[in-house]
Amino acid sequence: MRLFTALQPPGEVLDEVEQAIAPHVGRVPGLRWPDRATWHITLAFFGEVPEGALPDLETRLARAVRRHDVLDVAFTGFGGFSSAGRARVFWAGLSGDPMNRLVDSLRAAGRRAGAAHTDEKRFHPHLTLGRAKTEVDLRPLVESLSGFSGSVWRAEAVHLVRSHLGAQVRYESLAKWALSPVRRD
Ligand code: 2AM
Repeated sequence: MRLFTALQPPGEVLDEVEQAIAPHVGRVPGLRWPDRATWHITLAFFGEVPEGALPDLETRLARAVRRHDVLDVAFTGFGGFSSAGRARVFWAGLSGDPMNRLVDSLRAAGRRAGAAHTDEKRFHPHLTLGRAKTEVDLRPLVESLSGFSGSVWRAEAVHLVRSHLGAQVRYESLAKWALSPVRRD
């Protein structure tokens, strides 16, 4: 099964992003806009994982997530991969608490559980909002959204998600683990 870990931002901050992009949806040649119900922030991508490896993967991920604190982050700025000028992916970026240590732990858990594909690329936290089959120039779109700054939100849990590929990709949350709550005095 095809698996990855992800954050699920709260509806209120997704509303802000949705409102910001609304005037552009369907109006950028070549760009497809996945349904809002599929929006998520990928942390570690594992690719195909044998079903038998799932219990071990879940145990290791649960342990990894517990060791990290909740994260305070905000959507700030939009861009394209691999660049705004030659993009196949249109995204909203995140600022605030860095997620790299959490992602490194999740990737390590995946490797130890025998996940076929644990991404070793540098991690860029992002919410994918659009996809193109061939490279498109998103500089005008990115420029027109440059004033956007979203509210701060707290990422409190990590989801293990299964992708069901098909004409319409579907994501199924298989498990959810809480990040360690920050102690408040
Ligand atoms: P994306 O957010 O940049 O599109 C499910 O497919 C999720 O895993 C997607 O959100 C996608 O990231 C991410 N993903 C898919 N293939 C990947 C790969 N080869 N390496 C890293 N992440 C991948």
